[in-house]
Amino acid sequence: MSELHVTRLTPALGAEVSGLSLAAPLTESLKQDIARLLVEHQVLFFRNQPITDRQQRDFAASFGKLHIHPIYPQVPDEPEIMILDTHGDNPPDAIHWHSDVSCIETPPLGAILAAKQLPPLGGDTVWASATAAYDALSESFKQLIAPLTAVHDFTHSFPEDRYAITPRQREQWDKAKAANPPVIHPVVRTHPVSGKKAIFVNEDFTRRIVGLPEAESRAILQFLYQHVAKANFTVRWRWQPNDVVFWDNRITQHIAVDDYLPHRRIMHRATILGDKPF
Ligand SMILES: O=C(O)CCC(=O)C(=O)O
Ligand SMILES: [Fe+2]
Repeated sequence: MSELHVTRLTPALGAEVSGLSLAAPLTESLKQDIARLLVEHQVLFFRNQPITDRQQRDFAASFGKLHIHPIYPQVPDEPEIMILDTHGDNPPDAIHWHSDVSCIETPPLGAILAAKQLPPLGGDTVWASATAAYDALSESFKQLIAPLTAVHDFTHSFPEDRYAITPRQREQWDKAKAANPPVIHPVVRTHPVSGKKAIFVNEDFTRRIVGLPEAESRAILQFLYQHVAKANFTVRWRWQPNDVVFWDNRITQHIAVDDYLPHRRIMHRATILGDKPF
């Protein structure tokens, strides 16, 4: 890994990585280095990486099969690249802590986000380590949540009253809903490579804990959501143009800070499918 320069950002997670070009085809050894760094640091930050959509897609595809988002707009001819173009008339909706697309059987192992246009100030993204958050729980609470599973539901994050307004949206939303029925995942998942345990419920997609009365489910979920978001478990990234960020979506959560409106902010994301959580 000699040519790579790695700077850890916070005790909980995150490292800035330089000494490579994400635009070039990945060698097998570089791919393995990046995969290893991702497991170690959970979120990798790359500055000055002016990549095309095709290059972003190819980089992402070397780590797994790509997800095509059922709702968000896509780059023409590159359906695997999702566009987040937010401004005064289209405020962002990634404003709850979440892991991406946890509502499917094999939620993404990671996602790669490239900054295309940034507001003059603001629009940072914050990631939290759900392994650090899990580790900080008491043994009693760990035991309480160990056997629990939770329902993750596409319509919880993409509600009908926001995403099915025009006839075209309605058609797309109905299709997306039919293709994405609710799924059940463990509340605590194990990272398939590191073996670390992580809290795997999130405000966007998790509807309820299976088998608990509604009030108990809500109380545990609310506690876990605010616990994961504690500043100690986070890293906050101030974007510059051509930054690219690669996060491990299995054991982190993130939130996009929506403090820049009415300015415009454009990000492109590639999303890599993962395994069934266990
Ligand atoms: O816009 C951002 O900074 C992040 C948005 C988001 O949640 C995502 O790309 O998955
Ligand atoms: Fe996200």
